[in-house]
Amino acid sequence: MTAVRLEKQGDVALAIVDNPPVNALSQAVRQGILDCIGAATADSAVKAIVLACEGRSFIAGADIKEFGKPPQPPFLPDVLGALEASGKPVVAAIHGTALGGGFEVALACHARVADARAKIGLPEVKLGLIPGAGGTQRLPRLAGVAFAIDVASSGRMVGMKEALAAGVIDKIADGDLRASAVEYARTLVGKPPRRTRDLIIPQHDHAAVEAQIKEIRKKARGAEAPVIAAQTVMDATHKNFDQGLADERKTFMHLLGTDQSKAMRYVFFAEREVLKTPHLEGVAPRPISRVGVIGSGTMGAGITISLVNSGMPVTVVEMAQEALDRGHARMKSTWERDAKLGRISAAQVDQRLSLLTMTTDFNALADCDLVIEAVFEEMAIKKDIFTRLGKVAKPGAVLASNTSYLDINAIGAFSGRPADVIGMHFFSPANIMRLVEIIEGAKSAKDAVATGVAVGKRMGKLPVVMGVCDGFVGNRILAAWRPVADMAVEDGAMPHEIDAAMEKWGMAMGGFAVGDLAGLDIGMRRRREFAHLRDPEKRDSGAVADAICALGRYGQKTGAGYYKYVDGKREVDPIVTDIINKVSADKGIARRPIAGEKVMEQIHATMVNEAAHILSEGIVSRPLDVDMVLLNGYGFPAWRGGPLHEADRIGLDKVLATMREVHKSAGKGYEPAPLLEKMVAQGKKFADLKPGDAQKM
Ligand code: T1G
Repeated sequence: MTAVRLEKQGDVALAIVDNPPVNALSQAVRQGILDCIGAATADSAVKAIVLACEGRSFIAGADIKEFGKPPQPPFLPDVLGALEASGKPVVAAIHGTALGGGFEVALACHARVADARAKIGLPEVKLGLIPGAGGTQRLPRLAGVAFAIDVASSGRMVGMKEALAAGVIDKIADGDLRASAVEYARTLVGKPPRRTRDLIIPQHDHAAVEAQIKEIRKKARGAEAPVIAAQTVMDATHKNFDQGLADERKTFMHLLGTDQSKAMRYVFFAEREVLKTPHLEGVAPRPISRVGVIGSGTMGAGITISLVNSGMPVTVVEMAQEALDRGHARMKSTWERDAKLGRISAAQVDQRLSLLTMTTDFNALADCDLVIEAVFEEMAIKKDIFTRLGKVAKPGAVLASNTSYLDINAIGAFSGRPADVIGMHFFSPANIMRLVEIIEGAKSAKDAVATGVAVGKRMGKLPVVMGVCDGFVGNRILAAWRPVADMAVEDGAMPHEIDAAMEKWGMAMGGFAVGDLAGLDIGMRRRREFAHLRDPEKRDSGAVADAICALGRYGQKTGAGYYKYVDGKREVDPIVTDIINKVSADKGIARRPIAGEKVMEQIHATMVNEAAHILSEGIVSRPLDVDMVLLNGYGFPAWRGGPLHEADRIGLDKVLATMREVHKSAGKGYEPAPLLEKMVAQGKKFADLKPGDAQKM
């Protein structure tokens, strides 16, 4: 099968790209486009050319699998230069997604006709790159600087209504796309081709663009590509096209070699690999047509919204009518806000509401194929619910708990049908956060686990399968590193210094700010609940948090926690500084200066160390499982790839040395993990581990 073939419809030639699954711009496709455009341009019988694609989408970009290998000619900028120089009008026929290099191909055409449902975009920044074939130079010439900066630096997809209004698309096809494109191409015959490179960039508001770039830098949280993409677009306003193109290419080639881009390309493939759970290969999920959700509080409502958004009918069960009404109101207002923001139509609000069945009748769950429990984190309540659910739910229904800590094996036992029971641990807000941890109990049937994965994918989430342990993967790693930060505060650092260092390192939020957001009373209750289980030989690090909670300061919800909140702004509070100094004094600790950056290093090493334990215990089988959890549920920066990808980059010997420092100050429970020590001794990286290797080492 040739990657690009040439057909004719009368005096219009069609160059058809056919490179499944997404028509990526492999070397064969680049060569094919060059040859077909050359042949059609040389053919005197041809008056115009349409560039179209087979399959589900227009070209989805350069072939990411080719990155890191020696680049093969013809290079995309040259192919696009030849296409744009054609003396005959070349029209792109866009369906599906025209992304990255695919969109750049379309930009180099003399016009663009698109299917109404198509989307365009420049997602290179999500790979730590910038467009490398004219995207930053042609897009501002078509749509202006501000739009081009937004699209190139955000990597977002743009729908056709917006693209048409911005001047990127010339026509939205009515009926058959190719016919529409051929017809449009014929209207251009005999006219001089409208070459994008020759267009004059419209004037722009300098102050507005400066502000735009400032905001991009802030949101980038240490990622380089978004800011560089914006600056490269700005270059187009004062460089001639060829210079701008050459400089863009140079920048692109440089970024290709950076650690940030290598990390983000790792993430791109890891997010797809993580869905292929090795031990579930070939296991078919159970069919799901109706889902039940028990509880319509914050989590229950968020889970329900996400299920309904994916088109699944949901039966919501609450104990009391007023709780049910509150839940319904919460969901309705979320959809109405989406409609107000133009994300969905008013009709879609009604359609979503029609998928809801709200009831206080527990037996209504009898016809659900999957039931997700999302009530209080108390085992007694879970026991009551799963005991009843085991009897009410129909045979074969999958029963899932949204618990974030409790033992799925115990919950499965309560149900009397443990093979049907799994965990589906969502993250708040459940209709926004991508991660869902799929917990496989010792007796969970494989197809029940596969069902959790399938439903998670259908909800547009990233399901990661794992075994049972305290806190599963994400919260267990959080529970490991959080005390390291608390101990550093007792030893000499201040919360705001550590938070600042964590955010500078790329974390979405500092640990103490997160505590204030989630509510310090949660940790206080856990410390009280498990106080009798505390190992006296282990250093206790809860004194500062307890002292803060003792003042009724639970964080944002009480207006003060580690910080005080004045008009919604987070501020350092001298009261907390005094508490910290007093705790250190009461513990006989001579406070010493500890840099926030050093604490962040120790936090990262502790994440890696706990992950090593998790891998050795077989809770997950691959390092990428851990990386995907931390990236999609805990604000870990994608441009570092994840804690284990980052550990490989730093060098495991250095991470181990830092972990030894942590152990010196934190004591029992913070010993370096045997796997980490073995890997360093054997010169292995996490990237070298195949599924299950860690358990055998
Ligand atoms: N290169 C190679 N393989 C790709 C690919 C790509 N660009 N895009 C997708 N795949 C594979 C993917 O790994 C998976 O493989 C299969 O296709 C289906 O993908 C010069 C330099 C297009 C929206 O960043 O966003 O152009 O797992 O599961 O959910 O300036 O794929 O089946 O073996 O994601 O329907 C810019 C990346 C590149 C787009 C489809 N382009 N792709 O989503 O399917 S850089 C991108 C996507 C560039 C230029 C620069 C999505 C999609 P497997 P999928 P999907």
